Amino acid sequence: MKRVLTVQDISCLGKCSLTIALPVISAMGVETVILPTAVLSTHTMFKNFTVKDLSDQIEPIENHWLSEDVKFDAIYTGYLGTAEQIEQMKELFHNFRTGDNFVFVDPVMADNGKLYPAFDMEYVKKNTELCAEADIIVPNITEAAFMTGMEYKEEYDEAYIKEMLSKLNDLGARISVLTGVSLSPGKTGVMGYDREADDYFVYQNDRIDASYHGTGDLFSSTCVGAMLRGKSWQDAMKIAADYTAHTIEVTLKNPAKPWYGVDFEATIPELIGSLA
Ligand code: PXL
Repeated sequence: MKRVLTVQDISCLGKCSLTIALPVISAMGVETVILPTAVLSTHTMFKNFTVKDLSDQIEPIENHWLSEDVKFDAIYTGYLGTAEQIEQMKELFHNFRTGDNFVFVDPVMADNGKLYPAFDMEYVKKNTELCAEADIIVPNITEAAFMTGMEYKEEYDEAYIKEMLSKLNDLGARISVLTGVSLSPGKTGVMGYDREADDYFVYQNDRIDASYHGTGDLFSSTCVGAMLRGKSWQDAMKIAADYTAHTIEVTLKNPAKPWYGVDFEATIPELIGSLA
């Protein structure tokens, strides 16, 4: 069985970061080791959330694993709390990289043209540096605009996305994937570029007119799980895009109208089926 280390916060209530990565990747048949960066009462879209930073735990936990000679088939980072924690991640990558594992960075920090409440331009700079250390990065268009210095646009064409991918590629990761890319009316999905193969990949779904918190984490967790189950990055993106879109559709039909996260628990069986 493959083993991934995922480093993100625990939002106790909120269905995002580790409370998505752990159940989803485990259910996909991949051992999921977690390193929590902070404990929050909820994610940061709630008012008055509490935060306990766990930065001082990262090094001792890593040192223990190193002393036990623990190895990972992949390292996946998501929402991190502070610029200092990003520095700690660079060290962690250095400590746990082997010749044949991969580092997957989702530079979670912004959406819809804006940074999340906890972040500033110093954090953007650090996240850009972290992307340079990754094998595969999956920013949304807002995050990519912040990292590349390009203008954020809601209306764009393929040339804009290709320019953004080219600038992301210059940051250093082998595979750069933009999420939330709409290349024709009523569609949304991903477009990626693999430098070694000099190859673009586009996958589009029907756009569902709803946006939920945690869908980026669901997408990334599914990609990581699928890649560790032997899928190519392109097939992993496809599985993740379909699963995320389907889960949004199911959530929309829930009469209780959840607002803070998606009903991924209801759709996990179909995800497992799509891995066959
Ligand atoms: O889904 C990304 C995410 C993860 N963790 C926390 C967040 C967010 C997005 O806002 O607030 C704490």
